[in-house]
Amino acid sequence: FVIENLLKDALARDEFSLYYQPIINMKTGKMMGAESLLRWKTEKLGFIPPDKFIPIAERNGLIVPLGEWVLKTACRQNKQWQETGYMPIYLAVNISVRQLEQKDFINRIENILNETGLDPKYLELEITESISAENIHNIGNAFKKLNDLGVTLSIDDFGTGYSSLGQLKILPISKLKIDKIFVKDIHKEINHTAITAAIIAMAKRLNLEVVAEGIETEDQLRFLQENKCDMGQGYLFSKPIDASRFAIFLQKKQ
Ligand code: G
Ligand code: G
Ligand code: MN
Ligand code: NA
Repeated sequence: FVIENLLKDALARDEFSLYYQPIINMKTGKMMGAESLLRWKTEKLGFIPPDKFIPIAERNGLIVPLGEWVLKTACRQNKQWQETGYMPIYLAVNISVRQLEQKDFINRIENILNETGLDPKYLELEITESISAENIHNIGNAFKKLNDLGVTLSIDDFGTGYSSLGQLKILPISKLKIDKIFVKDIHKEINHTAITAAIIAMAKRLNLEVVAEGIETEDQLRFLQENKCDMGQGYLFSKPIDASRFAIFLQKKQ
């Protein structure tokens, strides 16, 4: 209850910020993009993790204005970095199904791209796998329009939901992000080794790019490289960091 009450005015109090985590091309080592991750710092309780407040925001509908704030902030920030002269990267933004269900979601995205002047090819939307299985028809139509705009669509946390790749293939998706639970146990759990290798192989046959999440060790990195995973993200490269620290990172990578 305390969190829910604090959450109601948190946008007005300007308590949110975005952190960014680099996404690396595994062949070249070059940073291609970053995932934006929402952070909430309250006066009373300090940082409250997204796992705690996002489900609440999804239940009470606050995720819609909050998600819009995230999109606007990420696009504005990315445009600003490009105008500074940093090498262009894409930013991946997590989207909740509640946002996708809004009839004007496509218009909102279009408006944000127009207002910020960001080229749509630098915006990627991450949707979790379980969500896309539920109302695949409605979401399919929205995805087609987003794809026409030039926005990239990816399936997040892949392997933890219940949709098949066949089902996903009817959506204009260009990327799969393998959930970190598989990467974590690549060298401990024989099934996870097989599943990870199989997801990469299947994705390739379907012309989808594959991103592995949660890479923490050199061993995990090597396994993923040997299995021709395209991109990677994890503490081995960098934790999610705030905008000013990320800018230093971008500057160095010029
Ligand atoms: O760093 P991490 O604790 O940030 O993120 C925890 C979870 O919160 C992740 O599953 C992530 O998808 C979700 N999350 C982080 N930022 C956002 C956001 O901006 N919007 C939505 N809908 N989910 C987010
Ligand atoms: O949206 P998604 O669930 O994919 O969000 C990514 C989550 O994974 C965030 O909570 C982020 O902080 C976390 N994360 C990113 N890299 C690593 C990592 O290397 N190890 C672990 N355990 N978590 C990570
Ligand atoms: Mn994500
Ligand atoms: Na994930």
